[in-house]
Amino acid sequence: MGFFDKIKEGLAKTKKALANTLDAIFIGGELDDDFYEELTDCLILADLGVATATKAVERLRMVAREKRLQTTEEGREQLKQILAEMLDLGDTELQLKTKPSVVLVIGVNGVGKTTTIGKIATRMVKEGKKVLLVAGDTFRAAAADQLEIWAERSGASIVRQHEGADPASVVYDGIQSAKAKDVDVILIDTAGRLHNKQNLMNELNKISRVVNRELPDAAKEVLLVLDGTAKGGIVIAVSDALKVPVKFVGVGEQAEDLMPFVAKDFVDALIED
Ligand SMILES: Nc1nc2c(ncn2[C@@H]2O[C@H](COP(=O)(O)OP(=O)(O)OP(=O)(O)O)[C@@H](O)[C@H]2O)c(=O)[nH]1
Ligand SMILES: [Mg+2]
Repeated sequence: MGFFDKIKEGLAKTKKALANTLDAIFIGGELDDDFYEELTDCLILADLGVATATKAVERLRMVAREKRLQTTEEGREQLKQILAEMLDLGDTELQLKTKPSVVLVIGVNGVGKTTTIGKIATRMVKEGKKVLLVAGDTFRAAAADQLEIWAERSGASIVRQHEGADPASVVYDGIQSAKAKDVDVILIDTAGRLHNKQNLMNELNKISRVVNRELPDAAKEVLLVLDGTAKGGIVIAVSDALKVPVKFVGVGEQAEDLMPFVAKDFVDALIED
């Protein structure tokens, strides 16, 4: 199954929700106030959020005026372009040019951090890279066990310590091991945390300092894993709010259920012709 189909499958619920609404409002009719109002409501229902939905529709109004668009069909094509532009916020690929390079994976509890690491590891090992997983979630013993399963599954190696160990010290160990073993990519798992939990945020800073100190010249990426809803519009809302590029979309729990993010394909899957 290709990217397009997978995304489509992942977005099936949104599409179902949109099918009777979005599709219907784009068929026939003119670009009038009623249409724009209805479109705004539909986009909010698709989880774009009020601010982003309003912004997208305002832009559509403006462009439609400029280009003298008449029909809702023309409006649909223009809307897709506007949404794709909103999603275009920079490099969507991981920049991992150095050896080793580092990917730090963060996010709140239970959003899929560890699973995402497993998926990325699988992908990279398949590409022939030497991958090391670092069990920086020392909060629960089960966290490192879970990561270990992903290491076995993907063919990556793993560095872990005992439950309750200092995550920064596990990261330090991981980096030394990576240097010794000529690893290409270090993937660091972390415990779930909220941004307002100061001690946990300090812990993250400490991890970051260790990485910067031990690997000053390494390429580093920080992946924020977000809780998706089945409604794909959330991706547009989040990009618009955070202004950071989306790099992957998780579309399931299996190793291969991770799709590199392509804005145009995503929008095409969201709004079908
Ligand atoms: N449907 C779906 N489920 C996913 C996806 N990614 C992860 N999950 C599931 O979400 C649950 C939590 O995933 P984890 O990877 O353990 O999440 P985490 O962020 O590491 O959790 P903590 O370490 O406890 O903070 C698991 O049951 C996963 O199988 C995805 O892309 N789609
Ligand atoms: Mg985890």
